[in-house]
Amino acid sequence: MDTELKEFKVSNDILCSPEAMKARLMEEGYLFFKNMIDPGHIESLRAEILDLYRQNEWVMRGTDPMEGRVDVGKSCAEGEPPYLEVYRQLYALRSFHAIAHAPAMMGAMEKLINGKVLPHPSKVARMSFPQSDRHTTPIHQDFVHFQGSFYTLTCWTPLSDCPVELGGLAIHPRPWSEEIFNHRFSLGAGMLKIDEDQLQGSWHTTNYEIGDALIFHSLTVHKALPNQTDEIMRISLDNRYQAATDVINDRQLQPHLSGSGQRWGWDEIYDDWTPDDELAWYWRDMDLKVVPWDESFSDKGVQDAMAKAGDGDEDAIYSLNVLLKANPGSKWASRAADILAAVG
Ligand SMILES: O=C(O)CCC(=O)C(=O)O
Ligand SMILES: [Fe+2]
Repeated sequence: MDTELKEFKVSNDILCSPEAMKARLMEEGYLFFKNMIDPGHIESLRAEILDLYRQNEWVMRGTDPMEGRVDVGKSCAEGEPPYLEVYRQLYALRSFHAIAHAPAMMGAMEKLINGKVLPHPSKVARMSFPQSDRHTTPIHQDFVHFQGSFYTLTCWTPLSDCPVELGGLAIHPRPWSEEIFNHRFSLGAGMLKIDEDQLQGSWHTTNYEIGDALIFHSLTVHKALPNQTDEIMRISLDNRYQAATDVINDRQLQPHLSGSGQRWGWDEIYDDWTPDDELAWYWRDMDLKVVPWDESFSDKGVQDAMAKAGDGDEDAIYSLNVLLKANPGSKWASRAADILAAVG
């Protein structure tokens, strides 16, 4: 694997040609657009999120919350209770949901997706603390997490400028192939990783600027880069889109991470929204082809983690502890508890 990071190809010049956009997506696995999303919209959502950080005392003492400096003592990762608590509050922000439906985003997706475009109800925000390399999102394909149709498109966008050291997304470009790589247990969002030695070629990324958007499909191989700043949180969104006529996994109709312990549902999220808000329950009257969640990928990850934890692997022990706390009723709970008791 080439360790040098290469620069993304910019696709703004082909925005006028849906055929050229689709062809490039098939060939490279991604499309990168400069200045696609209204920076004003992003700034205002960012301000709301940073205000939540202030309320939850995540902001570094003595700094203006709007600088995005966080107290690394508060560092936590996806799945842990303090993370889920702030995430639950973030998830109720209407502007967090609205940005996925903005005309620029929908316009790009309409060029790439045939027929009516369905933005997934399950929107995602990532909050990546500085100096927590071990929790960096590992190499993966989204299909193992989001399932449904292979032609589900993600739009990843940072909520600020995101230079390489802040840990943006990197892509391993390759032509369309329906190969799903073997994924094993890992720390980091999703908890499943592809081993780097299964890949050849190089990683592509960029110094993102506010408003930039990266689009890729659910077989694209990608990862995050570590947040190497001293004190800046990397905040980003990943929103997903598909043809309304394609199959969709039932979890994509639920709030992201709502199954992880502190369960929250749409009623709670919409509590402060105006009644009949057009962004609430917008998919409810659509005739969707909903398919159940296939547990085989995540099961394999948990089994892998249990084997590793039994051998004393610290990352696996940490993950089983998080899993147990978040999902004490999970089918793995009693075996995980036994393993943790045995390794002390
Ligand atoms: O932002 C991250 O760390 C992970 C994002 C990701 O994997 C995705 O957008 O599919
Ligand atoms: Fe992903």
